[in-house]
Amino acid sequence: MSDQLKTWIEQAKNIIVLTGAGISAESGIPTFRDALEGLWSNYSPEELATPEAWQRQPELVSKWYEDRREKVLACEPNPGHEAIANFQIWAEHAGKRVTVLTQNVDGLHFRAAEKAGANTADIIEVHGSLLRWRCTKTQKETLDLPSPFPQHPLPSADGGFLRPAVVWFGEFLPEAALKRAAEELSHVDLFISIGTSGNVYPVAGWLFDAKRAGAKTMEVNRDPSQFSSEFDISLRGKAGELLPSLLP
Ligand code: BJW
Repeated sequence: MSDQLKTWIEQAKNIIVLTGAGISAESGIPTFRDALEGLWSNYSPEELATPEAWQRQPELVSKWYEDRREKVLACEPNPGHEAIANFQIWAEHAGKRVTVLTQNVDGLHFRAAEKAGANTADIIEVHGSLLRWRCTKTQKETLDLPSPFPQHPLPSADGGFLRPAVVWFGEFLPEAALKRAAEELSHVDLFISIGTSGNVYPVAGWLFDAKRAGAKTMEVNRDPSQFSSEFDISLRGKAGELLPSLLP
């Protein structure tokens, strides 16, 4: 662990770990802005992840998310997810709290936390989850889905259709997640950002909320992100390789 980070961790009471697609890359899940592979290489994810795409081409959007859901279910958490889950457990014993705010919709932080015995209540999925699907009529969410889907989009039992319970561009983040994030950001002492390009708001602005709260800030990212120069420490590298030795 770097000496500086070690001191910051010792001094912090409330720690936020913010993650993006980069943390799951080493599990085999493509990041959002790296080129899409195979079947989907002709599409831009920014075009598919919108309410307009769902209105125009629900079959295509439903197929894309079903395909991603199947892939995610076949992937495992990697040493980066595991290091964060172990950090949560370590912090709890040390009288500190680590809150994981993740933009990822793959559920891998939950799986790593469950496996390690960390508190899943401190993992907040701010862009929803592609493991849950929501009825367009009643907004009721379900995890219980056929595999494979017999049709696209899937009709719901209530006369609507099932769409992935993720946050598309132009949609509001879940209120409970926003409220929890705001609460944690108001008293954060150490803010660690991992594997996110910093392109998407409101999450990209949270670094500045953390700085306003007086937090020390660190980034771990493969490539420079939008705001690399704003962090107190910005490390280049792969999360799964760096985090196990960076975090206690
Ligand atoms: C590694 C690595 C390894 C690789 N180790 N690192 C203010 C200003 C301007 C615009 C807006 C604004 N406020 C709102 C907006 C509009 C919009 C927005 O932000 N647009 C921008 C493009 C400018 N935001 C919204 O619409 C949000 N809603 C909202 O604000 O509601 C209020 C409102 C409503 C109406 C009008 C106005 C306001 C909603 C945003 C929802 C984002 N949804 C998505 C899709 C989720 C579902 C799905 O997965 O399909 O979320 S978009 C996509 O981007 C996904 C991700 O969570 C998100 C962030 O991406 P992330 O995680 O950073 O991934 P990448 O690929 O970009 O980066 C990966 C990084 O990892 C890279 O840097 C690599 O180097 C690194 N890496 N391997 C470490 N092994």
